[in-house]
Amino acid sequence: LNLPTRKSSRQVPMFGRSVEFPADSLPQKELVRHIETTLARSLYNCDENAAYSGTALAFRDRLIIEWNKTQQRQTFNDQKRVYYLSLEFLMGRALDNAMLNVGLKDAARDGLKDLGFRIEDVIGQEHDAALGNGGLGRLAACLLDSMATLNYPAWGYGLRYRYGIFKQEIVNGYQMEVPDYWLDNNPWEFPRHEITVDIQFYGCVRKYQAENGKIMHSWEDAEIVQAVAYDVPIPGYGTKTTNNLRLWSSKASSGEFDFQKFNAGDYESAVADEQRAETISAVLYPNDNLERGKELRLKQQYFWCAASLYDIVRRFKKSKRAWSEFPDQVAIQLNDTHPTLAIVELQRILIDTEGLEWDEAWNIVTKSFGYTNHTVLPEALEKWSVPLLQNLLPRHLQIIYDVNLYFLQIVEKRFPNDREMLSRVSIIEESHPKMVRMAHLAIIGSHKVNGVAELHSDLIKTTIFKDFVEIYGPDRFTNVTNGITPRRWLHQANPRLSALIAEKLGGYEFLTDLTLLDKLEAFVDDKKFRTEWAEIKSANKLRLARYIKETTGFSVNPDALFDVQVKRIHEYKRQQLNIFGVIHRYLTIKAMSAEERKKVVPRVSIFGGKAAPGYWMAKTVIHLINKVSFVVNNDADVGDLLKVIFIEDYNVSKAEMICPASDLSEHISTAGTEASGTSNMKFVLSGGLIIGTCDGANIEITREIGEQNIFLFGTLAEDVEELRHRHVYGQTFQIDSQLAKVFEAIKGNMFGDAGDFSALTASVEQHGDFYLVSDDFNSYVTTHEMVDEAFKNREEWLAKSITSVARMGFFSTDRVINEYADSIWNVEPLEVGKD
Ligand code: Z15
Repeated sequence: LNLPTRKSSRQVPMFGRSVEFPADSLPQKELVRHIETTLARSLYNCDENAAYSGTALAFRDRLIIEWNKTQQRQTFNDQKRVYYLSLEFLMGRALDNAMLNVGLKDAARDGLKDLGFRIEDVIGQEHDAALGNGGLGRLAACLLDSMATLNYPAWGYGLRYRYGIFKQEIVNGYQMEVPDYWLDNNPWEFPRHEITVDIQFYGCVRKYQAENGKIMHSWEDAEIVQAVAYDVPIPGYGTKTTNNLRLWSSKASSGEFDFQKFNAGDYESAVADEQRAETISAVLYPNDNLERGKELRLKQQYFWCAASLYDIVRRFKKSKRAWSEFPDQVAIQLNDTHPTLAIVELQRILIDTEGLEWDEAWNIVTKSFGYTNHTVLPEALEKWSVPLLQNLLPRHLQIIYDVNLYFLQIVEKRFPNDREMLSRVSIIEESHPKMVRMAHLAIIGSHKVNGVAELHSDLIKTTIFKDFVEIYGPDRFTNVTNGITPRRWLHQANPRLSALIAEKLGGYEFLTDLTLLDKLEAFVDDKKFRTEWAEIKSANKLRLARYIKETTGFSVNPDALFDVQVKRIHEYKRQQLNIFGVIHRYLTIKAMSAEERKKVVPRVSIFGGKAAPGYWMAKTVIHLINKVSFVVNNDADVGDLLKVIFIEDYNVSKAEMICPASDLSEHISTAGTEASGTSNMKFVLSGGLIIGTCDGANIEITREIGEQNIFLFGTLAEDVEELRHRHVYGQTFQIDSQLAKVFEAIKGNMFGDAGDFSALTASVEQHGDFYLVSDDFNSYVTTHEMVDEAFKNREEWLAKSITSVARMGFFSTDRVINEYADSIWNVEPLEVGKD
């Protein structure tokens, strides 16, 4: 037989004879059945993609059975549930995770091998579910994983965007955005066409007198858009619990795609109505840490809040309990202020449709909600203009005004004659136009407000929410330091390291109790263990080096120090500081004698991340990195001593490859600006060291792993304000001398037309260096020199790596979820038999 050769390693089964399967290989039998029947493909023309679909369907069958049982159990048990409202869920791939949680990955591997496929290639076929921008969305995904693993009855609620975060292409060094249409053949969602909610927009409010004489409000003449539920199963690890993520999709309500219009010959406008409705869930807004006040975004928020609230209330009403019991049955957590309208919506439902008195309703509302703040950056704090709300949600605006009135009355009683205080804490900002401050509404409507790392939680209490601490007392504010799920970020991303740890600890219990990692410290001096540890890091680096070669064409030395900064591109995260440091390194090497160069530790500086499409400065940073990459990598004189790589389209599945391959990663935000950061945890958990500022969770990572195992530098948060003030109002601005040389090189067109980068240099030299790049440059460069020295001592470095991993137990989202459950939600897990 002369069969066509394929790119994959697959062996084609022979004609006329079906493949024999081992009897115990259930997944294989099932995946073959799915390929042959569900997908209607013969095994002969089964490519990698069909193998993926077949495997996914086989595992999905098992998930959905457990999903059904879990939902029945939770309904029957009728205890308090958690509802996690997030506009973003950055899930990444599902198949590998499903295999881990269902078990049977080895059987699937064997089965796929028999069919001629490598399981890694099959897993690699899956398109990331990228319904998020960055840290906030990925945190939501990690929290779902932990809630299921810990058997909490918990639902996620989000939007089913047709387009997730855009795909990034780099063309001539510039970022280009390509739409991410991801929904074709997505086996992980179940449309629930029978679960729909009619959502209202616009219209007006009518007052009327009810039969009992009470004055009531009704919202009338509104446009209606339908919300349709799509469910995504969320399996826990080591448990049968499979929770639900419910995503809402918008479509024209059945009455809206109007037969009347249609019959009257107005077909076009009927279709246009339909498209307008579908636009609501069409696309994820691609901004991270920035709000732009667009009407469609507000529509998304209300659409999703109203549909979710309707669903939650409907479920509660089935139990026929008194309304006063609502907070004993329901905990709603707001992931940032994006779902704040849910507070207003619940109050509206309780008073307008359920007929409760204001105070009784408001008491229920505040007991049910908790609000997590994720940023202090002023440009990220949501404000909606009053005229916009008046038009889109007239009844909600009235309720917001009433909430504000009652709140300000209380404040006035406690702080008589403090008009300044009243205007500072008011929900309404008295600007032109007036604005609704969503964070204030979220605080006033919740019983607990939390920050996401200790420094951040302290900062919100002493800066942006200071007045509210005075008003409500300190108990309303708390901290829950972020974490990551060890299932994805240790076991899936770094299977060999996970296996080595399991071998030493005698099993995989650490995947559900990460604090057990501390037992690794006993093996720090174990020769064989250290060698294997180092070997795994090398293999991970080699894999990344191959990927870099395939995708960029650049060869990197896998023995060099891999120095990684991957995250959204943002001025506050200071990728510009990193690339200026790289240029400094390049200039230093160029000026060295051959003798001096022998002592240089070879480096590969790796960058990755997306810029918001409208964030011009961030795009300029990407451009500069790519230009530097081109010049440095093609400079034969520098060779392996320095390479600069920009990895295109950084996403969750790429993070799973990149994090385990770092020697050093960079978390270098201006102190006080990064609320927590979570990739820092991913890198350390995979045995990488970090260079960072005293910001966000870096501080707690240092507390846990020890100061000698981290490279900290730069200005402290408490000193930032004064420096900024001095930059603007001081006598003269003195730029750091080494940074000045970097700027000279840029201005001398070393990396192409200097005009392309003038905004970057001017931001430091002329516009007050808001992010303190110049202030921190010297200590940054000096700290990198310490990194080089430390890396020369490979044994020392290895000890730091092992010790750090051993001390990372605190940063599991399992710990995070238990803290939320105890201190905010007051929910208990629902115990499930393990069998
Ligand atoms: C976002 O990704 C974060 C905060 C935000 O306010 C928005 Cl809009 C998006 C990030 C923080 O920047 C990061 O420090 C934190 O680790 C993450 O949320 C999860 O809390």
